[in-house]
Amino acid sequence: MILAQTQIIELARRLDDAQTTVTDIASLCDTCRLDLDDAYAIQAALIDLRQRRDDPVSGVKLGFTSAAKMEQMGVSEVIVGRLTAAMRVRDGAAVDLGRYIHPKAEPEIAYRLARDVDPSDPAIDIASCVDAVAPAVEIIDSRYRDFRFTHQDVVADNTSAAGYVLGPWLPMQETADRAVRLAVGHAESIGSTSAILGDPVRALSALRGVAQRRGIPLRAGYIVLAGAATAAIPLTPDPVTCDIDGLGSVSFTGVRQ
Ligand code: OOG
Ligand code: MG
Repeated sequence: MILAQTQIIELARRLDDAQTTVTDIASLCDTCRLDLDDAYAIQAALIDLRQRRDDPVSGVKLGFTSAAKMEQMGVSEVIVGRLTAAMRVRDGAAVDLGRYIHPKAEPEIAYRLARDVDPSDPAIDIASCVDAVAPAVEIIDSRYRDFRFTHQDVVADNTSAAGYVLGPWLPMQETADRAVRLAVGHAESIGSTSAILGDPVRALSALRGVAQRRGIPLRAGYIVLAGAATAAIPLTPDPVTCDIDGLGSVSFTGVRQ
């Protein structure tokens, strides 16, 4: 840790204001030095502000779970952020894009934790604590200008988390090697769930280690987003659909009000 607690809270407020006022900000690293411990402490303070506004944590999300994205960011550890109830978008809903700065959609797989998980237990197999799986879209919206950020910045900014849409839950099953298609209007990204650490279920073991090191609780009922299976696509006022072979699909429509 480099920063004092007062600075952690000040930076969490800056990020929270950027989100609530839909105004981008400069990289925190432009003006101060922070390490990854500081970044997770800022994220925790940011989530605390939301919880005080009656916006409880509903799950966690992983980022940088594809080799390409890790290499692009020059990092070797996945990043973890928190989902909150207010980020939930119903399947089929119209979403006002004016709530976001520069939103993008990512095709993801969601897992649901059937019970509390103690991340400090190295013997725990998180996959065995999952009871359901669903196709999902994550809406990411970096609070940083032009999505330009360092590793510490993006962790502090709750890993760009802004929204999530879940398709119908299915019983837990094999999720490797399934074709994935995300469409936003005429733009399209095609890939495979294997892009997520070889098999998205590995995201669950990666989550255990990070949750332990960063003191992130994992509770029964939490949703776990395993990370993007393809490149993100900027949202436009158009229909968005994500199809995952054998798991079904999920959709919503971006609108400008
Ligand atoms: C960070 C969030 C990355 C993923 O699935 O890899 C992420 C960003 O790219 O803004 O959610
Ligand atoms: Mg994501």
